[in-house]
Amino acid sequence: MKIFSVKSEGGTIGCYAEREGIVRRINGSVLGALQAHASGRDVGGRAIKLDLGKLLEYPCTSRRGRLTIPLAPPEVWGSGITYELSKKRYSEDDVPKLGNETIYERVYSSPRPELFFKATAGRCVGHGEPIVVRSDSAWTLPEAELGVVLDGDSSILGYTIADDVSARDLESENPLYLPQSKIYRGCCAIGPWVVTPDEIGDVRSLNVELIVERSGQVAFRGSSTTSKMRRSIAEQVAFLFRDNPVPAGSILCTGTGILARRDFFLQEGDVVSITIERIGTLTTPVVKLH
Ligand code: DO4
Ligand code: MG
Repeated sequence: MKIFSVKSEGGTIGCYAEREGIVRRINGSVLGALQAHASGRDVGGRAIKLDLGKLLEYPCTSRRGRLTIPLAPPEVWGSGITYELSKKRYSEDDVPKLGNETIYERVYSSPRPELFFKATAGRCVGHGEPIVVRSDSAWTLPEAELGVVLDGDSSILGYTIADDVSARDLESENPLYLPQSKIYRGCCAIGPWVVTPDEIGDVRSLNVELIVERSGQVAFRGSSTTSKMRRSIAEQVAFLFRDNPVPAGSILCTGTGILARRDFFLQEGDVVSITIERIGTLTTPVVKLH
């Protein structure tokens, strides 16, 4: 089942569920529907006509409204350096070492993962809404990641697509600037919907693709697969919840396996599309703050 939110022109937000081509308008919240589905209850709702293809178009052409962030996550967390490629790219900068390893090489093979606070709902955007390049960053990159929607007891309610947009120049200047490189207005995109685990199957075999379009041309394209993730999702979630209460509806971004080099950076007007197999495509324009 896909669960999502649509914002009408008047600004009201409705929650919907789709299964086998049938769309229902849900009375409660997306989180409530995910929890109902997880406990084997019917999410209910009235069947309606809604063209998902139109909702996904960017710019959106649906007269029903447009997709927005599927749910308002109280907290968004990130896992770092969970792929060989992110270890390599993050280590290419002039970064501090522990012994003869960069800090990123060390964390990649350490038992304890890198986990960082990423965002709150107010800092996140949904499908079709702009992600942001900070005014003080000249090298910001998108990070295409599998997002895990969590219940308060650490169980997994669903999967989504997350963009852990990162001001890479800030972190490469000094790793202690990580919170500023990661957490700011419009730093995270989530969507287009949450897909329940029964529709995903093996979460460790999903193809991931990132495309950045500039003036109608592909400016960057990269792909990976979740099978290259070094740590299981269960391991990441267990560390996140260790002595740390995480509220229901929070999202864990599981790290990126696609990263551009220094000569590529997001610019105003770019359009970023992230596709994850069995989930869909999350498309967001880019704005640069001045
Ligand atoms: O400190 C590095 C963050 C790495 C990250 O966000 C990722 O690997 O996805
Ligand atoms: Mg990341």
